[in-house]
Amino acid sequence: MAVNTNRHFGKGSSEPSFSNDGKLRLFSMRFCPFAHRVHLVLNAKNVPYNVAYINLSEKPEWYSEVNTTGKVPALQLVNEPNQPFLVESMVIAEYLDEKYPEVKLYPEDPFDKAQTKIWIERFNPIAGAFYRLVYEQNPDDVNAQLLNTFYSELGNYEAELVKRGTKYFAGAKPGIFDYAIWPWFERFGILSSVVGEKYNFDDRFPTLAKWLHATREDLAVQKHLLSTYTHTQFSLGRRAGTPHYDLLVEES
Ligand SMILES: N[C@@H](CCC(=O)N[C@@H](CS)C(=O)NCC(=O)O)C(=O)O
Repeated sequence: MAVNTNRHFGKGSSEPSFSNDGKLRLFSMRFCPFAHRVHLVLNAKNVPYNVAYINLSEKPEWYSEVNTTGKVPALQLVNEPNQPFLVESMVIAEYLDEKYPEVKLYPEDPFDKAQTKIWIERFNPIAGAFYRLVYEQNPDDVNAQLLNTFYSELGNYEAELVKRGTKYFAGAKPGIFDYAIWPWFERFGILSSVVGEKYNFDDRFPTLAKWLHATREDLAVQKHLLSTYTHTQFSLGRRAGTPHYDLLVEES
């Protein structure tokens, strides 16, 4: 099957036929927020890459050779001896930042860099609460609790951005802080379909709302952007146990 289309490789598929063009090979899933991070880093750095999307419900047999854990993202370094694979979104991001330093995304200063990594790590409970709200059938009281966690943790990011007084977390331009958390912000609108009017992001977080609108315009983000409608469509299918990986293929 061809690479660089939105179609996902599934069980029984033969290995992707990448061309021998020396470009990095990214194994991804079109709706995965972790893989999304790597797309953003590569886009921001203008590093050309080929992509093969993986159906995570019915994985191709050959995918275990790419990543033994079966997860995406994975990045194949075609120009290194034995063409090894890297896994874990933030490990890949940091590798790319060092390998392609023309556009630097991590802060140079060791303390600033450490702080940025802490903020990215600290985002995990927000991503976790969001995931549970969207994908687990929760009674109202559990939803209310999760939404509380979600809002109170996000409040820390609102406060931090106010404190920094910059357009982006990284400064005048987006950096790894922004790109590492963006994939979830792009998807947060899905919550309207889960908790209805209780999802009132813009009212609660005016500074983050401004950041969201600015970041959405960024070129690296634009290259991989999907609408709330599309994310919601995918999440509804997945919630029903029938994720529609090729949603975009059939739409086009
Ligand atoms: N810590 C990993 C998480 C990656 C991850 O959980 N990816 C999900 C899709 S969004 C996955 O591959 N799930 C398939 C599976 O667990 O089998 C990272 O940052 O790369």
